[in-house]
Amino acid sequence: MKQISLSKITKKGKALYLAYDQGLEHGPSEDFNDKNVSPLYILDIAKKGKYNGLIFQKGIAEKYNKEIRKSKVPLIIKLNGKTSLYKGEPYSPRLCTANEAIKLGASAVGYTIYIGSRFEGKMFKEFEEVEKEAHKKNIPVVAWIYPRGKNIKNPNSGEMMAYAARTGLELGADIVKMKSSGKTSDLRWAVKSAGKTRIVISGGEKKSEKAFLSEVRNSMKSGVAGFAVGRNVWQAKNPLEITKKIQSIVFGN
Ligand code: FBP
Repeated sequence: MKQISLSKITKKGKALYLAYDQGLEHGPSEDFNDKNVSPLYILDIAKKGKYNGLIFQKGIAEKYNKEIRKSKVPLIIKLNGKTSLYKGEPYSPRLCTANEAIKLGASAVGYTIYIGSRFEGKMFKEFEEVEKEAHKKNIPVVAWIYPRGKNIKNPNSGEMMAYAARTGLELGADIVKMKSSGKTSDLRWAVKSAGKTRIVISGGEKKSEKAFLSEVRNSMKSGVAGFAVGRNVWQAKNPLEITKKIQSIVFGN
């Protein structure tokens, strides 16, 4: 089997992605303001900031397809999702197939798996279908792997981080997007556990610029490929300014 190329969504093995699936995951009232509620505002940041990928759900990818294609920003379509109104054991159903995403111009596809959930097996099965379809067309698969559910006591422990990373390798993900405890030693073990699968870290809730950049700096020391950031960029007063600062750490300029 041929190795899947990550060249469209990485630069020298490193990556910075702009995540914008929070409209579904958290709802507009929780995360958005008058500006960043518009997908075009986000697309402009991704284009001017030269992001290695912009993460949209299928609906936005369809409705703004002309503008996305014109921007030439690599599109990563998130294939599953859920709202925050759903309170049961976590399950994120697939809403779009890999083939549909590829037709919409996706350079990569993403899928969330909540390991530890009662529905883990269902998500593994859907992920396997996604992976088969995407890899057939040489499209990389990014697995959001979040330990969650009533059996998971400490989702951000070093042990859980390594388990999330390793699950990505075992399932055939090209990149795992995961949360971090912020401890470089925990991340180093997660990177080792992931083997040839690359890791990008989720940005998380908005923090001060100083705190966020220090998190990026510490994480990059562990060998992760980069970050997939949403709120810490598009909730910032000047998203392009913080983008440049993150990039200079991630790409080491
Ligand atoms: P942020 O950088 O805004 O945290 O985005 C990363 C992300 O993984 C999004 O892709 C997703 O919508 C969100 O976090 C999910 O967060 P949670 O499930 O913790 O509410």
